[in-house]
Amino acid sequence: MHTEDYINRERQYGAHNYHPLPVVLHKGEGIYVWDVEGKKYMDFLSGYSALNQGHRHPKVLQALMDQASLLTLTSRAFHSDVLGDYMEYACKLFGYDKLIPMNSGAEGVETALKLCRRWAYVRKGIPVNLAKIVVCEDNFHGRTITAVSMSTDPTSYDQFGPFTPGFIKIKYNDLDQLAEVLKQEHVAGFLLEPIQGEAGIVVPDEGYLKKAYELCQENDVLFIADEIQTGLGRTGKMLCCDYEGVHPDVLILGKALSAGVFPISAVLARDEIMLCIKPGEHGSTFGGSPLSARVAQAAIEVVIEEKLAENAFVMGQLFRESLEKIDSPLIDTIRGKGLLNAIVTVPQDGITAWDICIALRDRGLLAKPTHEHIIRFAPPLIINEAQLQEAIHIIIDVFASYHTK
Ligand code: IF1
Repeated sequence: MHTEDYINRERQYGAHNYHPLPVVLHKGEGIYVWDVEGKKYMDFLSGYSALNQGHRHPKVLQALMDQASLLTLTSRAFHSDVLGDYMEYACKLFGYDKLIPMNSGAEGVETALKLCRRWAYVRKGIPVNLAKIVVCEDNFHGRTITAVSMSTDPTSYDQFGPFTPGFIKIKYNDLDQLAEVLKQEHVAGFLLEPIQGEAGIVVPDEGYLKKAYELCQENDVLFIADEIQTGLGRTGKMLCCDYEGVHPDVLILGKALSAGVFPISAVLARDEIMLCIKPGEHGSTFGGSPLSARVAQAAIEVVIEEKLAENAFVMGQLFRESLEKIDSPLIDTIRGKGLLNAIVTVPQDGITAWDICIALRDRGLLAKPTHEHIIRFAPPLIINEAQLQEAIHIIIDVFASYHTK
């Protein structure tokens, strides 16, 4: 079987809900992946930031194998001897009283919304079923009915209604609009991504997170940070909110919480919020499994032990500085924080972001376009300077190749 055969089989038997780059991967290690023809690539997508620690990180694999040889699942009907250890570790590290373990990011988001609504009724005194949660235009919080109910992107929500009510959509990075909307009655929470990922790595103005957080505090509204993509070192700090000294009331983690092994998410909050949900009122069969507890703890430990946030900060500066120097009419802007970056292109002469990604692929670098004209660059955070320089050269080469034609 060759690349085309694998692609055709997937297309024949798989739902057509994706349009992947034509490359069929077989193996991964660190920042590299290999395709079925044996070609090696640098992975500049990192499973949408789930692979911050790199492919098959040895410490995480060891935790996975050790725990798999003992006990994989208890369900939450019984205790395990490892879950509490992980919860204590994560709570102390991030500064929260309690953690609720989930699986996918979308589930983490749903959990945070349920917590917020429940808190609104039990603690804030909003009349039952009237709570409103403020979200931002161009957000991405997952694919569930409720997540797409918050979306302003027709590709996400069109013909999937009826939608979940109770959301107010405001502009991202607009403090005036936030201040205004917080005056409405029955507002319980403000959910946002500290950097909008799917929107194209949209970084808000400096001070936005801090001021938004303060506005929420003044109005007794929960500040809920979706750090599923921005968390765990990706943006050059452990959490993106750390840049502005913001400690979210509710913190959602996912993706790299498993180092790319399987879906692990978590929501952290203080007791006043978390204890609003009582036994039987929320849960998950797999969330908090012994396997996920061990893997998640190892995944976080790697971020700390290997100073991945610090590395992302330094490598990110270097990356953006180098890309800024590229003089190409195809490039509009370079933006990002840490190792969550994007080139906004100006499609011209029939050259699209997709074409550029194909050219990058041919030269051994995998990246994915988003919104037709934006290319995301998000390598594993374990990348070193020599590897990053190699990637930069590939990117420079690809853009240069279009002018010489
Ligand atoms: C897909 C983008 C990234 C997320 C934030 C929750 C979730 C995500 C901030 C849900 C998921 C994904 C899912 C993936 C593409 C992707 C993505 F391009 F859409 F924007 F990462 F940048 N909150 N993001 O980014 O987490 O339920 O998927 O575990 O193909 O849908 P999930």
